[in-house]
Amino acid sequence: MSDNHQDDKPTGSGVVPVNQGRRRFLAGSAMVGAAGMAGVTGVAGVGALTRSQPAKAASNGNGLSTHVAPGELDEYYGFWSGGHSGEVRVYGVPSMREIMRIPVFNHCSASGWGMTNESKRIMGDSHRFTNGDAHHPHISYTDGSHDGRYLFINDKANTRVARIRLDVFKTDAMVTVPNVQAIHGLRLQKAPRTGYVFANGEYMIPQPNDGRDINDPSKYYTMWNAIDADTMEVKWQVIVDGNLDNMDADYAGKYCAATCYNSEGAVDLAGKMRADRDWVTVFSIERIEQAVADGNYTTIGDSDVPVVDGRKSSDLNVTRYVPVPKNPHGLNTSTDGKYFIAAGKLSPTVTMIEISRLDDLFEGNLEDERDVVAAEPEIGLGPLHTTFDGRGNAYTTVFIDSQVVKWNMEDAVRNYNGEDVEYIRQKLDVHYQPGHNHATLSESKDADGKYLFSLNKFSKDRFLPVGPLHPENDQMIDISGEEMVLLHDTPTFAEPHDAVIIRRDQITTKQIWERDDPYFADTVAMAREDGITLESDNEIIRDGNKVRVYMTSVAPNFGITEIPVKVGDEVTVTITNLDRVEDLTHGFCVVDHGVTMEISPQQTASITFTADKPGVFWYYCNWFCHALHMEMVGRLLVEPA
Ligand code: CUK
Ligand code: CUA
Ligand code: CA
Repeated sequence: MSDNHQDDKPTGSGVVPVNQGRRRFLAGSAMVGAAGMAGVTGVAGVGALTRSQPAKAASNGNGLSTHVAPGELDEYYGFWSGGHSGEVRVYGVPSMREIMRIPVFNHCSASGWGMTNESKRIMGDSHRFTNGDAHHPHISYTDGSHDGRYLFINDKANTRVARIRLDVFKTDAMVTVPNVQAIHGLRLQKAPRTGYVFANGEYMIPQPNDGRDINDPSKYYTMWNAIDADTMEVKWQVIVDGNLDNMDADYAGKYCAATCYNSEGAVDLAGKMRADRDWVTVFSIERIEQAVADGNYTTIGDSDVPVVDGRKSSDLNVTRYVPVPKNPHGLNTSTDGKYFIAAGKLSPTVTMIEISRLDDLFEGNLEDERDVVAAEPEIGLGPLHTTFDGRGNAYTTVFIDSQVVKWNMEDAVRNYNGEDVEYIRQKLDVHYQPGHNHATLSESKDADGKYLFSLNKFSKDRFLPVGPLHPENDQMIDISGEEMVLLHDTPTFAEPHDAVIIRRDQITTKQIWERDDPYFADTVAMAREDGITLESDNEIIRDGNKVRVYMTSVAPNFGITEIPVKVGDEVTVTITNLDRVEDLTHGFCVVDHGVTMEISPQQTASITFTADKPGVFWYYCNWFCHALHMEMVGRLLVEPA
């Protein structure tokens, strides 16, 4: 155990009365201010607090190592959210080799995502946005285990949810959620399967947000949203009191719980910290579905999505509000399915809500909503997120203390019930200021307790300096033994908030595309209407000022090397890559036109642009494919109008 464990020994005093919790909060609050100052005024303050432990060698007593020999494959896939880069990144764990990037809410210069017709169809109307803010990646489930079919992720910046196919590692669906702003917390139904994607709207807004009530924040509301995971349509929304931050679902398919840090409904910082307590909002999926089936809903504005009233004033009883210390943040379901664990943020505690007591809570059998609290252990300053090892231990990041704290859940419950037991197992310094953490398979019932990542918001002095903007630092920790051991630092660019890591055997990919893939089915249909057989034809079709170019590619040749058009023509180039060789991707890039796309083996891809200036413009293949790759070119010949 680390030395600082001794300094933070919990009191072991049993049940924590409300007023004591408040005193603890106030102490914590002061520290928030202090740490905030250090973060703003300079590097010295933060470093002095936390810089202590030299990294140990990459292999250690627990026996785990980051080393994966050249040519060997990693044991796990790790999917990292790319934060406000808008993308998802794929790492091999434990080597932390970056294997792939998946563009989602961003536009991608390499693959043409956001520019090709196929990606525009998937992004829909929202493809006009070139930014996103992806926080919470989660992989679909069957019976509480990951089934490796899809990954879903939120976009806080432009209120979207996207789905990624894990057979081809491409985004295949995207939806903008109505009536809310800034999708933040996102989780999947874990059992019996992922039928729903649940999504929190973080900010409260007028309903409808059409210019009314701008100056009356008392009329602002947000909603909890359910999206059909198969169709990616928004099924229903639940209007709530307060806001919604993070969330998780149970392992039975019955309940979800979300943290609310703005029960005050305030629009200023001081106002959001005014109440002594905020709450965790608990949702009964059954009761919401029943309300929708019974027609007990309204619709708002232009949207026809059913909106169920889950506010405290409603008699539908689809929600419950469990008071917790003020301004909570993370919410994680323990992998044994027993607890929703809400991290205190401004309180040094986490609140363990016992899921088996929620039936009674909804039936009205409990005297007080707080009766569902199984324990409220004190962890350290600034608890944000919790992960699990499948052996009864929880690991909570504490932002202000810059530590990952390992604690035992059943010992915390015994302590809360008055027994004099120690529940903190170890506090490990991380570098620096951790947000999420995530252990291998730790959001499924298969948590294997091997590798844990602490996604640290500040890297400060851990890497070669690169100017004022620093990378984040995602640290890998071996949790396979009694003691946590730091293994590896990974610099990451703006800005992973969360990750999900599953075994490599849980994902099955395609090595080349199948010709009937739905990803480009609309383009295939367009070709059929033009009488084109994509697998063989090289033809140019004129239709007024629209020019449709159909060609094949076989390394190192484009099927068409001259495209004659006139200024003002709208040109659609559709390319089918006939190569069947694994890894033989071609590209299509028209110089000086901002036109680029990827065409992988057996894929059809298309892109539309306007020939807006006369002259000769070369197009070339931009994925290195052959010894004569440089020669794989053609000319766009643009005559004056
Ligand atoms: S949030 Cu970023 S550290 Cu969006 Cu899950 Cu907590
Ligand atoms: Cu085809 Cu490079
Ligand atoms: Ca608050």
